[in-house]
Amino acid sequence: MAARDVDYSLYLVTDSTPAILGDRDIAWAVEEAIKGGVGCVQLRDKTSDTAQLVAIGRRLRNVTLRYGVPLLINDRVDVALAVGCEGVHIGQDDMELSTARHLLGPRAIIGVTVSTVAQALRACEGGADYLGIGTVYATPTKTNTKDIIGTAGVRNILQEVAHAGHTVRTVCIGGINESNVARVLFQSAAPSKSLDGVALVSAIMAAPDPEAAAHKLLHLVKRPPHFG
Ligand code: TZP
Ligand code: MG
Repeated sequence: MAARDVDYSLYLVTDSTPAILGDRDIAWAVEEAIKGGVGCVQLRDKTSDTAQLVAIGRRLRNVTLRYGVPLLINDRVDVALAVGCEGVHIGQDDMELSTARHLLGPRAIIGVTVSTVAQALRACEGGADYLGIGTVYATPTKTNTKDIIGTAGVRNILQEVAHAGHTVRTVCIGGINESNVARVLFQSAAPSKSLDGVALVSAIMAAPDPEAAAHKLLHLVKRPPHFG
């Protein structure tokens, strides 16, 4: 799948910890979420070793391939290569974007976490396919975030990215759920650039019924209630 064809409306970031997934199977949760409308999946796992990550990645790859949904690996270019998936998502402390692009090639999908305008412009200039903008709201899922930027911070980044002429795709992340997703999209939109979607962990991975949760969230993303 070409990077420009990805549907970022509802972007699932996985979490295999018992607090989120319970004793359920990650591949089951991902498949249910895709059935509910998730259009992009990122394997994010900070605890498994490399061999386990590759094994989980291959299991998820079997699912995502069947549905034509791209699979990206958080942090680990080597795991993405081993799994043979579409790409990676890298943070500011991970491998340089240019190095990741060199290793993965021009067709890979590479997303970058950004919290500031400077980081966003740098990622765009370096050829990122999409930006993961955040952290929007504080969240128990990622407690070490120092950059809580709110919807005003997201809007400011979108504004400056558009002003610089970049057509990069964008999602935001952090504390987004059914009760705030429509407001997040509305408040984040700059006059000349809106988000392509939202990335979520717990609102889908911790839901008793991930398919139903994804379905409801997608509806809210596609048809947000009117504000103002
Ligand atoms: N990056 C910034 S916040 C976050 C990541 C990976 C976790 C978001 O988790 P949730 O459960 O959607 O708030
Ligand atoms: Mg990282």
